[in-house]
Amino acid sequence: MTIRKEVEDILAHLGVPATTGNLTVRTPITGEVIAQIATITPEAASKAIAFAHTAFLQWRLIPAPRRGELVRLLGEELRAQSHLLGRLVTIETGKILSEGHGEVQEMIDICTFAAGLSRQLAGLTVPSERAKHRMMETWHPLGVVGIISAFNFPVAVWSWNAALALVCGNAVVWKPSERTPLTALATQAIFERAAEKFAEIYEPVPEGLSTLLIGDAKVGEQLVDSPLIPLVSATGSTTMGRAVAPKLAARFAKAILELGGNNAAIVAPTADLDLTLRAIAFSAMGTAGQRCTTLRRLIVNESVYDKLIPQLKKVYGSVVIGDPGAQGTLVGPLIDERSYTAMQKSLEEARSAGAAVTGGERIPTANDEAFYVRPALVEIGSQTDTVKRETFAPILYVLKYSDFADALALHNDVPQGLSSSIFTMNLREAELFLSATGSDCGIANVNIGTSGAEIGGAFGGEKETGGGRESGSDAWKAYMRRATNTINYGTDLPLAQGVSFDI
Ligand code: UN1
Repeated sequence: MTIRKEVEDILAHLGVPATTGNLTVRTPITGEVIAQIATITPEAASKAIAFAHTAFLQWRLIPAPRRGELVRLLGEELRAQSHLLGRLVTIETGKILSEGHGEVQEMIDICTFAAGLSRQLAGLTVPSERAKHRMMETWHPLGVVGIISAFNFPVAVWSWNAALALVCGNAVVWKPSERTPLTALATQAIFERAAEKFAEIYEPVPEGLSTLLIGDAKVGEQLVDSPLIPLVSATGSTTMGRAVAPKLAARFAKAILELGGNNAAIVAPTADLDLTLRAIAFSAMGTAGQRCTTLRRLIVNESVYDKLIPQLKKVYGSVVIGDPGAQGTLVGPLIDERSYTAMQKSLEEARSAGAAVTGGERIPTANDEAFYVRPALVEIGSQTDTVKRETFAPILYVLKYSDFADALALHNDVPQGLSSSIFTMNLREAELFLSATGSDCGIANVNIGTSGAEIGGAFGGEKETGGGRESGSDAWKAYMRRATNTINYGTDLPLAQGVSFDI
């Protein structure tokens, strides 16, 4: 069966209506066209946003635990379809099957999390300084939440945002990457099935509660510019974030930005090298280096450098690269030629700076339009501008250090601040790394790689990574508006701060 036929079957099975249009969808596995689909016109997108706003006005009236039921049902539908959706993720992104399924598992997990959260959207009660007064916080639904997602996690990122937004009483409008619209269509169909179940058990879900807008950057701009959208959660490049953030700020809308990462790990003298090696391999080569959490810089103590790096070279030389759907493959293709070219450009720059590059070459296949590469290990003497830039490809820059303070300084001396790790058995180093003067990232780990975060924690990073937090912990607060309420149940009217104003 051809991939195109398989895709048609999966979409039909998931209940995605067959369409045709001007957006060409390819699979990076072979580079072949797998679908032609329709995109939305600006007029239709405006209407859809207005419709979503109407849906929000109704949805916010439904009690939060009932809203949680919809998300619980979404989780159940995802579980039932996880096999097909996981496979479709692999076809559309090129990530290996276990990662395709892992992505769907993240979606299921966030639904479980959000369903529980729907009974815990609690505000504080704060002691009032005035007699017979009570002060409390109430969390209210916000409005329509715009979601802009990237190709590399084409559906999980939607779910982190949508599951929280929906239990918080919001409607969602989603603009997926143009490179991965099929998984978005499949997810929307799965959502609609959950909505039907919800309607059978409880009541109809307002139409337009979750809307999918397939189109180019212009559609994203519409979300960013719409006065009906008080929050935009955008995942993608720092360049995209720089375009989006000022526009949102200009209209005082909220932003959750999840932008580039340039994640590093420090390998200290006491590191468990066997564990470290495995952690590096997954973090640096997994998803062919196309996670925002991918390990891109390795800062290795001189005392273990000559032991670790030859072992790492061996792993890099032997890792199985190829069809991401095949058993045993660990590294699939890059998303497209542009990504391949950017990788080669960075490697060339590193070579000119005197770096020793192992790997990085294209692996020829029968398909000219598929871009498989051997992950590259780049031993480099200093942190050049190339190293400081995020190249969304499997390149691991390796730097050597002797003094821990220098390692930390190198670690933090990049514009991005998403994820970070230290490999050490030394408690002082580990704690220092996690302290206020240690890693400056939103995620800091000990003896685990930089990628593959669990959904239970808040996900996001600092500096050029954008500062947003999604997923677990109290990230839900960004999807609601907080009201502070003070109630006087006495007959006097004492003023705060002891002010008197007798009339
Ligand atoms: C991303 O690449 O945009 O921590 C998200 C991880 C995954 C999410 C990555 N849970 O690697």
